[in-house]
Amino acid sequence: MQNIVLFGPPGAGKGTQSAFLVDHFGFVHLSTGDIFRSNIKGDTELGRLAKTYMEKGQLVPDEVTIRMLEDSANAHQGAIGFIFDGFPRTTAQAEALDQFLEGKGQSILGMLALEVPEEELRTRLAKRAETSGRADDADPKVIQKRIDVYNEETAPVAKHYQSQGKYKGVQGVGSMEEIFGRLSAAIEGLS
Ligand code: B4P
Repeated sequence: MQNIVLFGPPGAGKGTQSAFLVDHFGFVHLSTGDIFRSNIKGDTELGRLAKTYMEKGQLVPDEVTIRMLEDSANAHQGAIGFIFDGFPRTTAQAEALDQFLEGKGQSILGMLALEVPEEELRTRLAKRAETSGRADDADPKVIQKRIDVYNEETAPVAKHYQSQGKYKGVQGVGSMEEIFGRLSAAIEGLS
């Protein structure tokens, strides 16, 4: 089974590229951000809790996020492989994911990390705010907080995969098609 972590800061293009990768490779896409937003829309207990963190640009607590991710993965028993988008975002989440997959006799094949300069991230998220209706895109202070949280809490997750020889940096600036080409080549190079 091919399980891939698509990594990168907020606005790096994880969600955008996941859609292309699902079409091309047939992965099941698990985006923790999308699952939280769907719970917020449905006004569930989980959604109400997640909203209090997301609107401030903070991470939703590990315990809640890990349980939700495992439930979502378990709901796709026949998957040929998962693309994990926005998860893991902390080292504790990365360790929990390893354990969860190990319990199923599986593992992560590779982490593909989209590399995009901060100025470009701010520009992309501010532009998306014009159409997304996302409260966390609308306020430049919240965008900055998300970038800061990424640098402090999420960027260290790369080391977890580097130490396993599974990390691959991918240039995330260019046309969506060019970046898809780079990611596809990186996936085909994994074994
Ligand atoms: P996410 O939904 O993961 O939001 P994100 O980091 O902003 O990434 P997203 O996928 O939306 O953006 P993308 O790069 O595709 O998380 C939202 C919040 O949920 C987090 O802040 C946190 O509070 C919570 N959360 C989620 N997962 C969590 C976890 N594991 N633990 C704890 N909390 C968690 O795209 C951005 C924009 O760039 C798009 O508008 C796109 O059109 C544009 N774009 C893409 N590619 C481009 C290109 N090549 N050129 C120009 N623009 C491009």
